[in-house]
Amino acid sequence: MSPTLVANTSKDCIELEERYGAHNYHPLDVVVSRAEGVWVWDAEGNRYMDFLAAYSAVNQGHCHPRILAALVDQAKKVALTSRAFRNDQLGRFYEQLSSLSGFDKVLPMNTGAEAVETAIKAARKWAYKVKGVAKDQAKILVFTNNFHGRTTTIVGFSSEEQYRDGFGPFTPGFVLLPYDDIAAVEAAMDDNVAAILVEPIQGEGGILIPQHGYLKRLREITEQHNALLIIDEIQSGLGRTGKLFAYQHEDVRPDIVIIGKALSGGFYPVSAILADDEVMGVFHPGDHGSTYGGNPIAAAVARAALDVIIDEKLVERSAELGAYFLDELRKIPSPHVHELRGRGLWIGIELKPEAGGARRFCEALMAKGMLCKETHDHVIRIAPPLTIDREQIDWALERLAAVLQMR
Ligand code: IF1
Repeated sequence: MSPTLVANTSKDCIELEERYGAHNYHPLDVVVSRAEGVWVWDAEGNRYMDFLAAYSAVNQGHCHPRILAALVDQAKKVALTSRAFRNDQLGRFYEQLSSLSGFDKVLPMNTGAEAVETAIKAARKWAYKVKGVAKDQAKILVFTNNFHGRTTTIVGFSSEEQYRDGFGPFTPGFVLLPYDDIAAVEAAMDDNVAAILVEPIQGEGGILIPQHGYLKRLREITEQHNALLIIDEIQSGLGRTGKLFAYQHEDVRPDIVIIGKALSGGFYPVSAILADDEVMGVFHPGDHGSTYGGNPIAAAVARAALDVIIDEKLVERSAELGAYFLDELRKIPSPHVHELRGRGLWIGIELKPEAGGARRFCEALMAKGMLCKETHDHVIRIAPPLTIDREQIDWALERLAAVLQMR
């Protein structure tokens, strides 16, 4: 086989991927070659509206010109210094994120999973150095259907067999409890619990929204037991649910917030944890780090990405348009829908088991120019860029109505 195949058509691109790439994904066969706002185009020029938004990494819309300009400008000046030296972008990024979130300190990483690992390290070190847990006894409580990333430590506490299968042995120190079950948490609390790690809404779990008051109770319980509350806002944060952070729906303040994805608007992997001094103070030089974490491009891109969220009122848009979207969806008579769940522009359409799985609905939507990705076999997930407008939502509702009523 010669490597001379010219990847121009979608078919060529797919063939190359299949031949030379690891087969760790089963994507819809749409080959995106250009994107702008809510739209993407394939290699043949067919246009689709994007209802995944790269799993909420492009909340600001594809190729946002303001974030693009920040990326290009910074790339021309200095891309990477490593943290062995300082750079002139990092401090301003910290300041902006701290004042926006109300947390004292920021620790930047790249991918979401790395930020989750960072939060785990922070919580454990806090447990030993501040709380006084005996060496290697710290526990972190986690929940069924969680999704926090793909590292060996993180998949080790997944409840999804496929994510774990073949990857052990795993890191000890995690206790898996049922989600949205306060009694289970109360029963599991003891002096060795360093932290509870929770998604405010479970995305991969199927847009599962816990009972109102769940996070508040977790906050109270962690306070009673001197443990940390860590909230993973990697997918739910930065506007997706109609608040800057999903925990604000319950008016709680966690000890550690984990963010990623939309922190760069899709241009670059940028993640971070946010915490106050008592927790972040456990890190000393040499304790933790990353070659690319906090690099000048990441910092410049993230600042622009945050500016866009605020200046374009994407949080408010998400709340308003999400409520409209959900209301209109409820009006569609469908024999297939079991339940609709949503917060902001994050909606799960759970189908009845006899509907034949969400994948065929996603394929039918794709044929109509709408890109959605199923989760957990029976849930169609709706998560467009937050820049979507009402007219575009109406366009999507027409297509959803047709597909949800098909046989
Ligand atoms: C994939 C899911 C979404 C996340 C939360 C941490 C991470 C994620 C709450 C890790 C990442 C991604 C990963 C991506 C698919 C996607 C996903 F279906 F797998 F669960 F969005 F729903 N915490 N979620 O949602 O962040 O290290 O990937 O930057 O293909 O694995 P990452």
